[in-house]
Amino acid sequence: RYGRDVPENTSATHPLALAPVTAPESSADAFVADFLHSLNFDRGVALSASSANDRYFALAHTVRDYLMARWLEDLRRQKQSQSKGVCYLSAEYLLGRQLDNNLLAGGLADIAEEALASCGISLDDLRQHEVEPGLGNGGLGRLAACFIDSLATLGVPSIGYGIRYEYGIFRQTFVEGQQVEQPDSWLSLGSPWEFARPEDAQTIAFGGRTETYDDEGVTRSRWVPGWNVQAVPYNYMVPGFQNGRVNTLRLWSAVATNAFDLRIFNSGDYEEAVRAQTFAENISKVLYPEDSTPQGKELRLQQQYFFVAASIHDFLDNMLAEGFDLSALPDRVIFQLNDTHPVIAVPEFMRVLVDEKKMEWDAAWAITRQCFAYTCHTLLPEALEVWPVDLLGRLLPRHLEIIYRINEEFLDAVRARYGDDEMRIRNMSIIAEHPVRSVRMAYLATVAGARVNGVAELHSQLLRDKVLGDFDDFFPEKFTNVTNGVTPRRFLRLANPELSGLITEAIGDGWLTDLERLRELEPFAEDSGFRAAFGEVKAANKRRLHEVLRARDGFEVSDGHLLDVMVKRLHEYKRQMLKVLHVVSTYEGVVSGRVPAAEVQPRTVIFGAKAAPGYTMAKRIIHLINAVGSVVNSDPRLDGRLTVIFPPNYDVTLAERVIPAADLSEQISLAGKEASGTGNMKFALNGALTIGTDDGANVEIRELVGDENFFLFGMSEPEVSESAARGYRPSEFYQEDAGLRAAIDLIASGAFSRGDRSVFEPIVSNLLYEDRFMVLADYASYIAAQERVDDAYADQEAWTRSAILNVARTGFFSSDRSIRDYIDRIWHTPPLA
Ligand code: 6GP
Repeated sequence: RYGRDVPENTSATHPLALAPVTAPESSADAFVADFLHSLNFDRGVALSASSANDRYFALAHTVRDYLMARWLEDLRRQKQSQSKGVCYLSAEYLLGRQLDNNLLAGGLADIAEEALASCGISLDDLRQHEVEPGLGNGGLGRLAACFIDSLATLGVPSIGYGIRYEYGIFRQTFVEGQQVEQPDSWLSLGSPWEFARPEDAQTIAFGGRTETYDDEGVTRSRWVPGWNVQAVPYNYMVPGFQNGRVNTLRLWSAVATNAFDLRIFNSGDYEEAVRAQTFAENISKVLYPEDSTPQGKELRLQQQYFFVAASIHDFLDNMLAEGFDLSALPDRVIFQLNDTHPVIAVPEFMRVLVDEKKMEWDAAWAITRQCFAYTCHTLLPEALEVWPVDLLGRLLPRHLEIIYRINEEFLDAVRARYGDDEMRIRNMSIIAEHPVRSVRMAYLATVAGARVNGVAELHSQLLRDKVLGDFDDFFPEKFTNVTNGVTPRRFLRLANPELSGLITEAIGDGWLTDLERLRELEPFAEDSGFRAAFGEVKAANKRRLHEVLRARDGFEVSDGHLLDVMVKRLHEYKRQMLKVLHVVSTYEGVVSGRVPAAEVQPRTVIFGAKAAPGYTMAKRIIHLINAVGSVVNSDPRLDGRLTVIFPPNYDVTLAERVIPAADLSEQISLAGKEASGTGNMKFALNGALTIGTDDGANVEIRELVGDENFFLFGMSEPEVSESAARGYRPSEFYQEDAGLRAAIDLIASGAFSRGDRSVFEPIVSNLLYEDRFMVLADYASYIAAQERVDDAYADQEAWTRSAILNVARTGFFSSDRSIRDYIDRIWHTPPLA
C-alpha cells in the first residue's frame, strides 16, 4: 500500500515538475539497486569499501525513499485540508530505533532482508548500528511515541511537535555499582531519518519589556523583546502500519540568529564572537534528565517556550490554507498539551491572537479555550510545574501579563459562583503566593483547556477528587479519562516476532490494527498443544535475552529460572526498594539456615532503571541493587538459585528484548502514586503475569485478566490515605515483623558494603523513620504474594494458561484504542477515512 500512487509537483512550471514522485518498485532486485545507489551517491562509497554504518545509512535512505511519495502527499493534504487535525505538543518523544518500525510499516522487511542477503549483508547486523534517539525520560515520552504511531495508523491528520535535543537521556554506566552519567551523543554520526528544513525556521523572541501604544484610537499592548533565536525544524516520517499514510514529527533545534560577530572575531576575541551562538544553541542542547521532579531551571522554561512558540507559529504560518479565518480555528485544530511542559503555549496563542492579529480579548479567549486540551501524567504534587513570576516575567514579560489577566477573570468567575470564599480563591488561583510567587502551570492548563484528562481510571478519579478537586467542582464537564495504551506494532509484533507468529497462526493477523481481537485466543488457553508452543516461545525469548545480556554486558544467565523483571525509571514511589527487600529476604532466609536452598524457586531478577542525576536517594537505591546483586550472585550457599542482574542504560531497545522474555512483571508502586504505567501493559501483552498493587492501570489490567491471573498485594489507595491521616510509623512494622527486621538489619550490618555500615545507612534510616512511600507497610503482603508466585510457577501448565489469558485479555491497552478515546472524548476530529 505504499506503492506508486503519488502526488504531483503541481505548482512549478517546468513540464518535468508535473511528474509524480514515484515510490520505487517493490522487489528485492529493485531494492538492491536502490540500496547500492544510495550507498554510492548518498554516502559516496563503494560496497566493497563501505563501513557497517554506511550500509545502515544506505538501507535507511532506501526505506525512506519507499515512504517518500506518501509522505509528500500527506504533507500536502494536511496543508490543504480544512478539516480538524491534532497538534500534539510534547517536550519528549522516546522513539526507540526507527529502522525496523519503518520496514514493518512499509511492508518492506522481507524484501530488504532478501536484498541485503544477496549482497552478503545481514539485516540483523545493520540493525545494531542504529543509535536510538532517547529524546525522553520515561513513560510520558514513550507514550507520545506510541501515540504518533497510532495517529498515523488510524490516519488521523496530525503532527507531533517537540525538541530535537542534541543530547538525549544520558547514557548510564556503573562504576563500582554507582550510576555515572555519560552524554548521549546520538547525533555524532548523523541520523538518516531526519530532514533539516532551515527554510522553515521561526524566530523565537525572549526577554525585553512590554509597552502600550495607540492603534488608531485603540490602546494595545505589545512585546518589545530583548533577544531572539532561530528555531530550525527537522522533520521525521511517522508511517502508519501498512496503510499508506505517513505523518510528520517536527522537532525544533535552536540556532543563533547571527551565528557570530565578525567584527569581534576580527578584533581577536574569539570566545566573545561565538558567545551568542553558544547561548542560543544551549536551548536545544540537552534533555532535562528528570522524571516527576522539576528543578525550576531557567533554561528549561526557555526550552518550553522555544518549542511551543515555534510550533504555534509554524502551524499558523504553514499549515493553514490561504486566507484562513482565524475565528474558525477551533474547527481546524486542537493542541494537545502533553503534561505541563508545553502549557506556556496558552499565553503565546493569546498573544498572537490579541497583539498580532488584533483580535478582541474575549473573542481570542473563546477560541483559545476550545483549541487546547491538557493531559496530566502524575499525582505527585511536587511534579506539578510552577514558574516563579520573577523568572517568567523576565523571560516572557507579555506572557506574564496575559496570565495575570486570565487569572483575574477566572477568579472573578469563581467569586461570582462562591462569593468571597478567600480560602477557595487562594487555592484555585493560577498564581501561588507561597513559598514564592509562582505560576501554577497545571492550573493554567486546566482553566484554559477544553478538556483535562488523566491517564488511567483511578488516576483521573484522583485528579478530580484531590489534585484538581476545586476545579472539578467548578467545571466538572472538563474532566475525563483516557487510559494509556501501547503500540502493538513495536511492543508485540517487532519485539516478539515468535509470539506474533504464533498468534497470527491461531487467529490471523487482524490483531495488529484491532488488538481486541486477541480475545479470540482465549479458547487456546485450554489447548495443551498451543500451551506447549507458547511455552516454547517464552523459552526462546529467554535464550535470546541471555544472548543479548552476554554480548551487551557480559552477564551469564541460567536457564530454567523464573524471570522476574522490574524495569522503569528509578523513583521512590515506584518502590524498587520493596523488590530489593524481597531479594534480601530470600537471601537472608538461606544464609541464616532457616530455608534450605533447595526450597528456593530459582529466579533471576532483572532491574533496569535510570535515576535523575540530582536524585540522591534514587542513586543510592541503584547502588544498593548492584551491591546486593554482587553479593547474592557470588554466594555459593544460594546454589545459583537466585541471581540479580542490573544491565546499565535501560532504554527502548533493551525493553524490546527484556519484556518478551519476562515471566513476572513487577508493578509495585504505592497505591495512588503511579498515574498509569505503560510497562505494565507491555508485559501483560507479552504473556508475563503481574505482581502489583491496586494502582494506575494495574487496576484495569486486573479487572480484564481476572483476579486469578494477577498477583495483587498491598494497601488500596483509600487505605494509604487513611494510614497517612492516622500518622504512619514505619518503625512499628520493623518491630513487629521478624522477616522484615532481618532483611533491614542485614543491609544495615554492612553485609552488602564490605562491612561498612555507613554506605546504606541513609536508606535504612529513611525506611525506618520516614518511608514516604510506605514500603514497610506493604512488605508482608508483598512477600506473601511472592510466595503465591512461587507456588503458581511450580505448575507450569497452569502458569502458561494464565499467561495466555493475559495476552488474550489485554487488547484494550492498544494505543489505537487510546487515540480513539481521545477522538471521541476530547478532539472530536472528523471520522477516520
Ligand atoms: C508518567 C507516569 O509516571 C506514568 O504512570 C504514566 O504511565 C506515563 O507518564 C504516561 O502517562 N509520567 C511521567 O513520565 C512524567 O514525567 C510528569 O510525569
